[in-house]
Amino acid sequence: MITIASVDHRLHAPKSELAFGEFVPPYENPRRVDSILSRIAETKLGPVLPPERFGPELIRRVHSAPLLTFLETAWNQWSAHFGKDAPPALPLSWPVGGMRHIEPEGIAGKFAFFALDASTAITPTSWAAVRSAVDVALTAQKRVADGERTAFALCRPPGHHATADNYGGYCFINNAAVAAEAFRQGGARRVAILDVDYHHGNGTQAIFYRRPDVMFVSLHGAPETTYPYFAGYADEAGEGPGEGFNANYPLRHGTKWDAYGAALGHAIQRIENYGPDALVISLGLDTFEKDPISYLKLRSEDYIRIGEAIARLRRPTLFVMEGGYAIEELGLNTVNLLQGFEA
Ligand code: Q9C
Ligand code: ZN
Repeated sequence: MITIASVDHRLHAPKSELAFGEFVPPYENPRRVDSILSRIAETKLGPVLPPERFGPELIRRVHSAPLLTFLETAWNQWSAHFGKDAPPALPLSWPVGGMRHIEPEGIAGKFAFFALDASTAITPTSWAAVRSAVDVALTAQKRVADGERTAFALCRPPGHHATADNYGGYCFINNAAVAAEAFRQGGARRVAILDVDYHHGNGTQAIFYRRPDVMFVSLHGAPETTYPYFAGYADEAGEGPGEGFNANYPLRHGTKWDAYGAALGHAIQRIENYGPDALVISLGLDTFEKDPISYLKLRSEDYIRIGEAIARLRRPTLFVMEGGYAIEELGLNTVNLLQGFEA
């Protein structure tokens, strides 16, 4: 299997993350990619190639102009107010229910308007890393669209929490959604996105919620107890023309392979019935038993079975990296899944 990866992911590396009431070293950090690349080399999974550069057209089909302008200019506006040595930029308030959703003029207000949480810092070079992750996704997508059975987009930062209008959950641009849109523009009539990250892919779901041409299917920690809390319930089925093309499988804390595998079987059957021309996997490995911020209990060998189950769909398949924070085993678990797919 070919992997696409960019060295520019290192440009996004905030010094700290606000988590559980204090600043801690970021869970989402460049060592995640190192772990995966070293396992790819060790197992001779296949070549690792750099991305081509893509223009902004497909990103603009997925995200609103105000969000893109904000992400590109946020650091410059922040540092104009707080100085070039200012700490990474974070929001401190939010427009909750009953308030006005009007973009403020000042930069602190803009953070409040565009962010969906306070765990996703922006540094001077974050935007360059974010753009490189989109190029990684689109380069891998192009190979699959051009006839390869599969490719692995080793994106960092991840994307599935980013909506058309908001960033957060370590995500800025929704790489998987942009890749799905690229399949559609390239002539695929139906695209299915299967999201196996521990966290619900609220961004991807929202982007395609009213569309029948892109089905979104997700397995994730139940929203009653799990970030992002306000999406991911089983009754979210899509809306309007998209009704029936969204499927959520919320799972309780402590879920092991038995219940996970059963839910995965249902999810895969949904996709089989849909009959997509292309499949995008939002590949998170934070369902692992030792993940430091998650509460599912999958083991390393279970990822081989997830890969095998995905392969049974026999569709052109693009893997797009999302989360996974047990860095020591992240490479092993990721490559197990990809090898299970290829076996
Ligand atoms: N700081 C992805 O896996 N906060 N995003 C969790 C610990 C946000 C996870 C609490 C978790 C986002 C792509
Ligand atoms: Zn996650």
